[in-house]
Amino acid sequence: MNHPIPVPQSAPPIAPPAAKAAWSVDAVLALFELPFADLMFRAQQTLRENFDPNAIQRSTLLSIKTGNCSEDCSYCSQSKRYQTGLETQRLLSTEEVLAAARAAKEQGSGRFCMGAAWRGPKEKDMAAVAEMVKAVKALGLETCVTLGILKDGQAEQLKAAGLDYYNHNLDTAPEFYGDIVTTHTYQDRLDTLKSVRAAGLKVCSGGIVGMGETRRHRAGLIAKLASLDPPPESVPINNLVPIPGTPLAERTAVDIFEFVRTIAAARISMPGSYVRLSAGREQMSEAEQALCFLAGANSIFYGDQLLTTTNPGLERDQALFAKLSLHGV
Ligand code: SAM
Ligand code: DTB
Ligand code: SF4
Repeated sequence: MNHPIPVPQSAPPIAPPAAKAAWSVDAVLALFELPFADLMFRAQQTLRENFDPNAIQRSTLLSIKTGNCSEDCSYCSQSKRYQTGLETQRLLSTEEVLAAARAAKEQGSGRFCMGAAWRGPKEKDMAAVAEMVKAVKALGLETCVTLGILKDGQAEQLKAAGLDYYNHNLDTAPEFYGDIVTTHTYQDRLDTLKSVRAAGLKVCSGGIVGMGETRRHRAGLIAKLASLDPPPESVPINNLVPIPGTPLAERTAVDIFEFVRTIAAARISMPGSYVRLSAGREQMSEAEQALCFLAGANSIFYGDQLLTTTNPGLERDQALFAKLSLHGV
């Protein structure tokens, strides 16, 4: 005789908002406050309704212009205001970028993300970046760039070059942003996201956990992302990598369960988005990363390097995928 699979007794009490309704901070906070098992159950359910739960999207990062940035983002190794000992690098050539993109493709990555330490691109930079985008796309990879704040017309130029995704993170809740960055505003970030969307590009936008924010701030970040209409296709959740010399060098890491709760809240509030377990993976154990995947993360940065810091290499990721029966896409 077949025994039905038992239905969990503690059914999560929170109904998802009606289609198109914005997620309020309080609604996201209520997710954070669920019993851990209930939250994980909801997150798995949501993942399974929308994705193959064992498939992980893989993106490879390359810093195409490193350091000497005018901005004062307190977490960042690349701001010229902090003594981080970083070796700066002017804009790479298309050939250098292509070599890295070819290697990423060979290693199985599906998307190539090019990051520049700019407040935003100057007009003279745009032609060079457009050429890189065209060349990488011609390899058959999806393309993503993260160049900072865009001026009118620049998102359209990138779209015309064949760009698929633009990454621009909200990073934290609006009311905490001024504690982290003073050289540009939250509204500047929202305006860039709006122009990216209007140009027909896909949006990659997420944030950082562990900058000294409260749980309510974490919920505020997720609520703001989930309320973008439509929400970002890709949502990177970074665990702060403390960089010596930056104002956040000494911040203590958030508890892993709080980080996992943030991933789960992103999964539930943005059911159709890829949620990326992003920076900070190298500092996590395999079991901690597995919890993030169970909480609904279905994307990673793949390859030894993030922008200026390191990432678990291919061998470690392949071993982890094998242990968890995950497959890369
Ligand atoms: N300059 C562009 C900008 O600010 O949008 C693009 C590059 S910036 C380095 C991209 C993102 O990387 C930031 O928005 C932040 O979320 C993340 N990031 C940078 N430094 C980090 C760190 N130390 N730990 C975790 N995430 C970090
Ligand atoms: C994102 O959310 N994380 C990536 C990517 N988008 C550009 C960057 C992580 C950077 C981590 C610190 C570093 O390597 O400098
Ligand atoms: Fe510059 Fe981007 Fe770093 Fe801010 S996060 S200092 S804008 S590179």
